[in-house]
Amino acid sequence: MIKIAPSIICADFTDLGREVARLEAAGADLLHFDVMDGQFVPNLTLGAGIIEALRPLTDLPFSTHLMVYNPDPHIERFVISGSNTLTVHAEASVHLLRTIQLIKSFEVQAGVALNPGSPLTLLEYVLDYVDSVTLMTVNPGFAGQPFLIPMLAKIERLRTWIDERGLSVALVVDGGVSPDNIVQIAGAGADVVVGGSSSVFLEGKSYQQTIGALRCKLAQAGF
Ligand code: S6P
Ligand code: MG
Repeated sequence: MIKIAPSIICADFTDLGREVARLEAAGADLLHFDVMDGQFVPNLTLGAGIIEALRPLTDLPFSTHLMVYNPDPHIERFVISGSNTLTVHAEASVHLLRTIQLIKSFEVQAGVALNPGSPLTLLEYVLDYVDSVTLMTVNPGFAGQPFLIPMLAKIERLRTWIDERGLSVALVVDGGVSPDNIVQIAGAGADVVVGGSSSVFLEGKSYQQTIGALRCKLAQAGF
């Protein structure tokens, strides 16, 4: 079963507590928090305080995507916030394996993310140490961008690589997921899709409707 992770930066910021309750009631599997530093990506979003404030409201796993240069000094704070998974970018950490080991030392799950333009080979020596890999299928920084089609082949290659190594690393796809491409993304080998402005958060539709429509597409295609 493919998991659907709504991206909280696409939710109504004036009503975040109820948004979390609505997403949970609609069947979200986990929640995705995009933390941007204005340096690694050209945008600023939310910090650990918002994650911590929402933590008591749900038992859903919280997955925090740190689009932050040199994330190490911030890791403990995001663990304290209640994040269950911390994902750092391969491009943002000089000593990537040290960062991954730091995350694991707090007994939370460690993920590594790759920008669309970065080769899979950046993962070669860290794949055995992580719980998930997030393949960016848009250039990170903003929701609402179109899915980059050539990333389908990258998803397929990583799926093969994970399976050949016999690993249980979750393959997460983040960016531009929509009802029109979710079946292709699933077919390429995704385990988790992040849902944003083209899939979960559609004007005039409830999350029951939007998440339901994604699940329906997947079920019809045998996923
Ligand atoms: C992008 C960020 C993503 C977006 C997500 C949802 O920098 O990492 O998680 O929030 O892509 O937005 P959309 O509209 O692309 O589905
Ligand atoms: Mg993200």
